[in-house]
Amino acid sequence: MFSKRFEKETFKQTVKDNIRTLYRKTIEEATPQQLFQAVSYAVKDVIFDDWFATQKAYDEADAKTVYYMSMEFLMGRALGNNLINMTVYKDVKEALDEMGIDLNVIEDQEPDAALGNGGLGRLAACFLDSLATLNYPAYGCGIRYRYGMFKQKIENGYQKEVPDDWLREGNPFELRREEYAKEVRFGGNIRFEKDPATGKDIFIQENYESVLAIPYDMPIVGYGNHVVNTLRVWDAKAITDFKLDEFDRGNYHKAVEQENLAKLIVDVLYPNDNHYSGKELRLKQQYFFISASLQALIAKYKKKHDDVRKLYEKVVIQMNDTHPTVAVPELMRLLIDQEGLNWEEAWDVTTKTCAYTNHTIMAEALEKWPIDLFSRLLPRIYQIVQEIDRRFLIKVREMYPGNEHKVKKMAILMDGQVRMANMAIIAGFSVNGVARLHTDILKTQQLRDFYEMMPEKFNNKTNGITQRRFLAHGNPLLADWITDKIGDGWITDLSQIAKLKPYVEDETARREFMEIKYKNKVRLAKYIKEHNGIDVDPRSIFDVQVKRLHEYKRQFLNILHIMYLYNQIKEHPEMSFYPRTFIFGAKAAAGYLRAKETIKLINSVAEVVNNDRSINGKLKVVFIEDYRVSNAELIFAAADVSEQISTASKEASGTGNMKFMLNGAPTLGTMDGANVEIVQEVGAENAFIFGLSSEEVINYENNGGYNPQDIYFNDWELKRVVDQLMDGTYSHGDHNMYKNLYNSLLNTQSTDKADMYFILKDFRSYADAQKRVEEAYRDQQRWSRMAMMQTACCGKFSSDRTIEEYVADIWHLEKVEVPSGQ
Ligand code: 26W
Repeated sequence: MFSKRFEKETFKQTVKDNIRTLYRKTIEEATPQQLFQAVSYAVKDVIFDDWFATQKAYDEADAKTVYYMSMEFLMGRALGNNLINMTVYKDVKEALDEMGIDLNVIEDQEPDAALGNGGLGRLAACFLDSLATLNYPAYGCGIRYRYGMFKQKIENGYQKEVPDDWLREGNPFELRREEYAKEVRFGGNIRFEKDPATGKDIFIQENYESVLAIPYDMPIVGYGNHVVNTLRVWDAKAITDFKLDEFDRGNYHKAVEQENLAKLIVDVLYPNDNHYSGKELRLKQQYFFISASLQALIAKYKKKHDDVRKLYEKVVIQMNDTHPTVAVPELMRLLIDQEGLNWEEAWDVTTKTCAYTNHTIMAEALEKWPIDLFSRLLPRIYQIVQEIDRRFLIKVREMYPGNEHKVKKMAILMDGQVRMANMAIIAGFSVNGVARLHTDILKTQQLRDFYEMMPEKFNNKTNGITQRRFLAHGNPLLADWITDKIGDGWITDLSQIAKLKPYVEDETARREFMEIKYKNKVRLAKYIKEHNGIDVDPRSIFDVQVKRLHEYKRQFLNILHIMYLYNQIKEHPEMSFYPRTFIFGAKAAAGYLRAKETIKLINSVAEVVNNDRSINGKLKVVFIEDYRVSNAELIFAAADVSEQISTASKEASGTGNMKFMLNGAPTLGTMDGANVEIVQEVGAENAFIFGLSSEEVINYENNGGYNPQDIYFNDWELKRVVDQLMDGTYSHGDHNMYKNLYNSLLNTQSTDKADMYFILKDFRSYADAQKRVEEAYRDQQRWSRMAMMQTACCGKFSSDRTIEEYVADIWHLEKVEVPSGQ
């Protein structure tokens, strides 16, 4: 029904039939959720045809495939995106309209597939979209968490975490593939024997526990090219299952217990972003999905090829941060213990197959597993890690004789820990950062020793985002307008969006552009009214900071500045002030105290400011509950100002910054991460930059920090704001509510350095930049130029560009054309 031309009547009939066969109802009787299921099943049928055609085409081409290994895939909703990429969104919308069904309402029935925390997980999702769109054979490999990222409720201003039961109604876009199940073993001990025939050592794992990994495949639809790639996520079940013999032996309880233990592995996504916690279950998750994925990819390779020594010719494995790094010793194990390769052969294959992406320089994010835990859970893997380490250190000592300092810094095993990043760098043939500045910092600071020893491995791949979800789907008004002006080539080639540049000098075009922004602001205002009960004025400046809550991202700086503005407006009611709506959205890791306190502070300031009639609605503060991919699409489309205010050097790249830019919101930010490259593309005159540079921050850090008291006691307006954290202004008189935040700035009680994230240091510079934003916005002609320039200059930031760079420099894949499966 979607083959060459969309057949509307067939589609409508299919939806009706689905409602009848699934629910024994008519369209009129069906609930929105049932309609969502019925529509999705109709769409799924078409996708599945293309899916099998794609796999057949790949098979025939015997094409090299990238396996993108990631603990996180933050996919969001599938239905709307699939329709966009099948290029039938409007047709389906029209068909449903005729049936009295609103596609938007149907889309809202779908829960987000939130199998990720934030940047790293969403990047993986954008990459899958680009890989499929660019005709590259690719698998995403991950975990089918029973519960994804928690749902956030705000109660009395505090975050409350609610389990995300995303599979409750069933997932129409997944395919269970029991026939590809794999066994994964944990614990026990290793016995070794000499093979009498060959004299080789054989390693036998005994007394282990095993778990069965069952793959679920989710289709990844490319844009307008019939390609459907696969995201393979693994579920766990006990290997004994409910076998009758167990049952008969009266072991029913044991069987249930084993089933529960197995299920526990995939129970929940760890909601930590940028913070390592060292939990055994997390290491189990890592090994579980890696072992299953590697077994599957080797089996697939061997169907067509008999020499596993050449695996790297057909397979490349990209490790999304260190979380999947156990792939290195696991691949070694499979090649040696199962495939019979010797160490040198296995090492040759592994080091030609595995590549590593680093996503953070935050020290607390580094994965360092205690050796006792690691060796107990993965005894054979541990032996292999020891041998990798031993051989590597011989090389280090050869290159740097007598320099034990180098050994200490670069070893995998040190101080009772397994350092995963070191293993990834030593075994990977490529090590990349995610923005130019980030890669430079890796080379010159964090990973300097490795860079000096093996410079050829290091490369940069500046992140990108998919314009299909974040413009074509998220901002249909702007998407249509752009297509009207320059054609629809931008959908698969974002560099073409530069063709908008001449329109920046066209007053009518600018007015149209701003009218679209206004409509999107009305749409968001409606969402805010429905979800928060707050009235916001779409004519005010929508100043937005949405991202995970983390101290280095400095939501605290933003809210302190709002407190400062509020004081000013109260004190000088006559002062001219352009109305502003400050919008926040952020989840805090459940155990992250200061982050949670920041959420409470934002909500408390909102309560005071929003209810103060004396300021005539000049200032509004909104905290959007449960920020996630689906509401992000609405938020980016409606933003005027993009807050990207991390402490310079700390944000590896950022990708939200690119989504704002795509939707025409100038950046108010530090010279950090990809902001640097955004400013380069759009021009410094079209951005609001402030704060310490990364060099300055790193310099302070290397010299023991700075003294925030010097600022606190010399800037009375700022001092007043800081004191308001303690004087009850925003806590109904409670003097303790924000004491952790207060202490983090001035270090009266805290164990960390005072103001580690340079909030007081950057405050004045930030406030100045905010003033410049206001001035610029007052001049609507100037602002509209600036806003349009963002969209016109964002061509570089498509994940399509990023993927082409990965392919050219790291993966070396070839495009495969796929005929329609219909
Ligand atoms: C082990 C705990 C843990 C969990 C997640 C450590 C580290 C992470 C991620 C690496 C955090 C993350 O999402 N990093 C973000 O990656 C994005 C994609 O490259 C970047 O744009 C962000 O700047 C970076 O913070």
